[in-house]
Amino acid sequence: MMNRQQIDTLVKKMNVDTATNPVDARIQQIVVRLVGDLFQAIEDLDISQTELWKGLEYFTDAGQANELGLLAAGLGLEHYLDLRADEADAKAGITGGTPRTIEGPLYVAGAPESVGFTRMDDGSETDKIPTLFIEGTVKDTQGNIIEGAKVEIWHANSLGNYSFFDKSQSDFNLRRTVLTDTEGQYVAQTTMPVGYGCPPQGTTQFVLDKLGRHGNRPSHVHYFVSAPGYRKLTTQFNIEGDKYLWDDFAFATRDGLVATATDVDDSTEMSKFNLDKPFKHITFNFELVKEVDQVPSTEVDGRRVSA
Ligand code: MBD
Ligand code: FE
Repeated sequence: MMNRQQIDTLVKKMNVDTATNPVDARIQQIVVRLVGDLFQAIEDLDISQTELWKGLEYFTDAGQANELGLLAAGLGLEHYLDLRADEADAKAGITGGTPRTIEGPLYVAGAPESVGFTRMDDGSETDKIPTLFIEGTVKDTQGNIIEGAKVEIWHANSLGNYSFFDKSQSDFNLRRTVLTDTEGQYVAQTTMPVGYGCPPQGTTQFVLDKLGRHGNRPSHVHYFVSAPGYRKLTTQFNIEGDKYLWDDFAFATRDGLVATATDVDDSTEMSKFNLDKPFKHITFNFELVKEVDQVPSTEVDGRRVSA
């Protein structure tokens, strides 16, 4: 058995003292810490060689399946980062604004852009699932409307699948960017999303099964909301009534991010929306916080798909 000091000495001897070329100090710090923590876990849990190699094979498989982002969501790593960001905001005295929640692994950049109104669905499921109108405003924390705010929206189809990742859907189906109009408003006509479930034979569900956990998310709609001079907001609403609303495998549902879909079946209301069949309606407003110095940016870099 090695104690932590012996572990740290060994890790340093192998990964720090051996450096002969310029060092990235930050990466070195993180690698040394993570390797030390791993050695410590091997000691504490008496992890066998077979278990260790199985673990590495698992990451190979998860990476090849492009499921590491999904795994990060499922193990709560992404939600944990939100909790840390909330704490940093509170410490900096930032209050108000729509709560943040995880981006998830399924955003695609480059969606079609319009002002005020957008139709998000390609019409292929119109007869299969209810139409959904989403309406809302973007305001600052003082209640002033923000015109020209960029509202990026993406969600799943009737099978819980997202275009681009699901090649059976048309390009950018259920993905749009709307700029708020002179009233600070955005309107999106789309179809009711159905909750996501991890691929049952996939690498993420494999681990969830070992943990006795399900891999389901409630019906939800993702957003990036941004405007010059304001902090970028990454969030979602999750829809009331879904059995997974407060049992989300990715922990994204939060107070303030629950939306109620109401039924619109009154003919004068229907005609206001140029529709001749009943539909669902959700109002979801946003409040953006002014950009401030000395606080970590809410802009998160990462390798995102751009189609
Ligand atoms: C999703 O749709 C999602 O939002 C997350 C966080 C993970 C998997 C699928
Ligand atoms: Fe999602």
